[in-house]
Amino acid sequence: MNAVPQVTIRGLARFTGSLCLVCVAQALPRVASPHDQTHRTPIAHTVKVDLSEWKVQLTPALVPAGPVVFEVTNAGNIPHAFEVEGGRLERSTPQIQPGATTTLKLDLHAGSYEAYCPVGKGSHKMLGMMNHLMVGRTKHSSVMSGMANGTEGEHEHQEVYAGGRADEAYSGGRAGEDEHDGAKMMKVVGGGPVIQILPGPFPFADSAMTVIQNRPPDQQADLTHKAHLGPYSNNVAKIAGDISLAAIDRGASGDSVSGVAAFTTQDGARWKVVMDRVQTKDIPFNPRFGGVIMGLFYHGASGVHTPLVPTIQSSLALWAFAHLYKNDQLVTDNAMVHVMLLSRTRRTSDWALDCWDCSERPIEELQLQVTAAPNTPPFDAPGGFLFVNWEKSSGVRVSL
Ligand SMILES: [Cu+2]
Repeated sequence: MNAVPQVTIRGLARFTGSLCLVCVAQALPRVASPHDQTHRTPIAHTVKVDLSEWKVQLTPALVPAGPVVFEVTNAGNIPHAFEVEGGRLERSTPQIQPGATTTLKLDLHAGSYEAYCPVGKGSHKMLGMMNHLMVGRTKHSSVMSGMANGTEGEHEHQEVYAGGRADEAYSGGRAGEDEHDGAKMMKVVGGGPVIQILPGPFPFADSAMTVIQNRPPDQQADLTHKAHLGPYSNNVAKIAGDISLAAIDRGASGDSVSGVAAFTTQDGARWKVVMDRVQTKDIPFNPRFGGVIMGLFYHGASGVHTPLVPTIQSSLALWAFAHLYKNDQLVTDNAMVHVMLLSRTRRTSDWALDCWDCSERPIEELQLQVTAAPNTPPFDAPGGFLFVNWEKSSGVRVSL
């Protein structure tokens, strides 16, 4: 059993020098004729790619046109992949397990390319796993003669920057790109049937189990409990109430929320939720947990946020603090609120959850979840929480 690999290794060692030359030659496309090889062979530039939750790091993020070898490492905790897209080119690696490395070899023309993680139907990209690779036009001579000296190298990069203006040429039709800048505001009004979701078993627990098993022990315990008696059940009561709010997304910080929800729960109690400030807290596997975010694809089997909710697209998600009143009496000034305007997840006959991946459904369900702050007693409500849906709601983007 051992003899074969040993012979192979010794054989390889003996020919290390010549094998390396062969490797290099094979790795390079468009190899010129042997006599001018030292001057005319394009050098494949290497870009190191680090994938993690939730970013894509490119080193360098700027290369000359020609062959590029991407050395892609998944430095994160869940599977990712790497895709390069620009012009008519769209190429990706297979899924890369945490800790693994793979390579992707491409021949790139000058321009700007999106470099992102394609996993989760765009959810990882949406969460921040997206970067830009600039490929500059270049003078053949300096790139092709191998290792240029320091001065040449600097000159080379100036050239690349100048050529990198091809950005505009490729970015046509890429909607939403400029929406990452500046503040955005959305006004939301709840409408349609109002339902209270009461504690009960989570109907997709089996599908969620694999996701739960990959979480840290404390999250596993919490999620397992919620799967059995949680806030995502089919135990639903028709109630009455209103909600309206305004949310401003200013990016990483400075978000704001103001709004009021008032409803009467199944047990006859009148609740009022006055949202007046955002909550900001990033927790593992829950990126962007806090503040206001518009346009997010997550949950379900996406590996992002709780797996006890179907995979959805949300046009608005926010986390806020609120003053909570029950029958006109203040309960707390620090109730934790999560609101989402999202893809419809429940059927209209009995309001049971009826999809696991609901991301293609129309965005019209408004969910309000109110829970007690950590280390404070649960609310005097079934399960200690309040979970109300307005089934036919709408949001309007307002320019600031
Ligand atoms: Cu990813």
